[in-house]
Parts: sequence; C-alpha cells; structure tokens
Amino acid sequence: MISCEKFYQSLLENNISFFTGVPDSLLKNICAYITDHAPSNNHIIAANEGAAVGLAIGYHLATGKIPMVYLQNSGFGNTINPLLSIVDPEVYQIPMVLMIGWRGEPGVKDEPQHKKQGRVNQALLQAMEIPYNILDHDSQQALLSIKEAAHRAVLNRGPYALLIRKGIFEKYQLQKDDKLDFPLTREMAVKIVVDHLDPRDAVISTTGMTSRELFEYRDFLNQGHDNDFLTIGGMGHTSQIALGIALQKNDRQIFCLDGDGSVIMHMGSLAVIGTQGIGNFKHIILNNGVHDSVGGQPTAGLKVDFCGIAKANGYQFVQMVETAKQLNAEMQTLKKVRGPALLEIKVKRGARENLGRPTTTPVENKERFMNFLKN
Ligand SMILES: Cc1ncc(C[n+]2csc(CCOP(=O)(O)OP(=O)(O)O)c2C)c(N)n1
Repeated sequence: MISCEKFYQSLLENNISFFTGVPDSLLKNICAYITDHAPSNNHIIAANEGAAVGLAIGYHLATGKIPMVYLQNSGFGNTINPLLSIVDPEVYQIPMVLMIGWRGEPGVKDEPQHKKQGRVNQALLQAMEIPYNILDHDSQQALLSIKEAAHRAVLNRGPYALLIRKGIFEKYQLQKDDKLDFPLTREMAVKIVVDHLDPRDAVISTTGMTSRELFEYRDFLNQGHDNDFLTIGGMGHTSQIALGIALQKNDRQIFCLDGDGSVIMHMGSLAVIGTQGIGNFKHIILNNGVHDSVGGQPTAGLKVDFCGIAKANGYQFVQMVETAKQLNAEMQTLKKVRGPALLEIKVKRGARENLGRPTTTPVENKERFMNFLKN
C-alpha cells in the first residue's frame, strides 16, 4: 500500500505542488490528503476534467511549474480536447502530470459503464502519444514513478500519466470537513419525488447513487423500471438527455433528477434548457454540496444560487426546498407549472451502507424505457 503522506511529499519534492481535478473513489484517500495539506489556491476541484486541464495550463503559464490533474478515467474524454489542442508537445508544450483512477481495469470486477473505458484506457493514452506508467501497491515503485513523471513531463514538454490501480492508497480520513446538515437525505428526497409522479412521467436520473437509490425504490414499490433512464455514465449529461426526450415527447412530463456536481460539470446546458422554453421539462437538483458518490469531496453547490442561475437562463419557475413538508408541497406545484422549471432540494450528504446497484443491464434499461415512451 502507498502512504498518502509519502506520495504527497514525493510530489512536492518533484516540484509538483498544484492539484486540480474531479474526484474519483479510487483516488479518494490521496485527494483527501491533498485537500487537507495543499494551500487552497493550489488545490481546485474543477467543474469537469477538461476545465481542470485548463486550470493546470494557467498554473503553468503563471509559475513555470508542473501541475497535476487528477481524474477518474470516465472523465478522460473531457480532457482530450485541451490535451491535444493546447497542452500537446506539438502545440504549447505544457508539462503536466495526470493521475488517472483506472476503473474497469481488465480482470478487476467493475460496473458495465467502466468496462470498455478500462479496457481501452492504455490504448487511448498510446493513441494520444501520452507516455504513462501504471501504479500498483508497490510504494517504492510509486515514488520512483513520480520522479519519472515529473522528469518526463519536462523533458517531453507535455503530459505524462500515472494510471492508478484500485485500492493502492492507504486510508486517509479527511480532517477539513465543513459538513452542512439538512433534514432530508438524498434517498428520502428521491422517494418523495417518486411518490408524486404519475404513471406516464419519465425520469432521467444522474450518475452515481441517485440512480441506485431510484432503482431500489422502484423495486421496493414493485413498479418496475420502465419509467426511468439511469445515466450510469456520462456524468453531467443527464439534463441534455432529458431535454432531448422532452423536445420529442411533449405530451409527457420529463423529470430530470440531477446532482449538484453533475449540473456544475456542464452548467452551460442550463442556458440551452432555459432558452428552449420547453414546458414539460422539470429539473430537480439534489444538492448536497459534494461529490457524494465518490467520497464526498466538495463541489461549489452550496455556494452558488442554482435557482438564480436557472432563472437568469430563462427557466419559468424556480424553487428551493429543504424539508419534507416543503418538498411535498412544491412537487405539487412543479407538476402543474409550465417549464422549464427547477426544484432545488438541499439534502444532507451520505448514503445507506447497503445501497445496491441496478440489477438490469444498460440495454434492458434502454429498451424498456424506449418502449415506455412509445406507449
Ligand atoms: C465525467 C465523469 N467524471 C467523474 C466521474 C466519477 N463520478 C461519478 S459520480 C460522481 C459524483 C457526482 O456528484 P453529484 O452530481 O453532486 O451527485 P452525488 O454523488 O453528490 O449525489 C463522480 C465525480 C464520472 N462518472 N464521470
């Protein structure tokens, strides 16, 4: 196992002291260590992985030093544009170290949305001509890899990647934890929302635990899963999937169950929703202020005014709630008002220990959902 302290110290010794990225459960411990130890202007949790590369470029331009960008491999796609068209040795030659959580590594059990990404991960890096090293439990090798990464990033004048295997960092408990408490859990909020829905209403739910909680509640109610499209991958795109449906199915109410991290990831989508003026688009943001599904790292969610942002983007109705009573009342309103409409629900972080995962395959989910939309 690799000690987070030693790993971090080695990064500093190798002139890497700026960190930005989107969190990942595989990198949870090292990210928590960075959060506690890096000065706040040297650790920024970015809106998305491409934006993290942007921040890293800016840091290099301002300091001449090597930034580190961390991400789950799901988000690698978001980095491809700035990596190939700015950072690359054939363009601006920006030295940079990428720390990539390797979900779906061949031979390691993982969810369907991670399998292909995990399998093609190395080939993707190779196609982009990004040199890389794989880190496993070997602590000595990890420290050598950091040295090599810093050296090669400078030498090649471009990115160098560290591909991180599952479970290689020792446990580190985050100390800086400004927990805000709200009466509802996300799961309680999901249940209340579902209880208000009509049989013809469609739900598009976001990546992570929200979809898992929705799935389990539908099971509990014996309702089947036909009404729900679970956005198990493609974090941040839930609202546009919902909009794509709402534009074609204007005889139905389309409910988008989103997360604060997910909305922030592609916040420009709100402008498109607002200006499309789609009456049946009903957006619900479950705002816990963290990336709860991958370890609870903070988002800007509780510092921004989602209702104000949505309103300014042309949403016709916006409302924020915190209690079950308010949520029950506002769900009645949300169903009646003309959209695009937003209901923000502030919820506490955390989930049930024994929360399960969808037991149907993505294709089954898609086919049942498409059939449901047809009828
Ligand atoms: C593009 C991309 N980046 C990162 C991830 C890893 N990931 C999965 S869920 C999640 C957190 C989602 O946060 P939020 O939308 O606030 O929902 P919460 O988990 O707090 O309910 C992250 C970062 C991913 N799946 N895809």
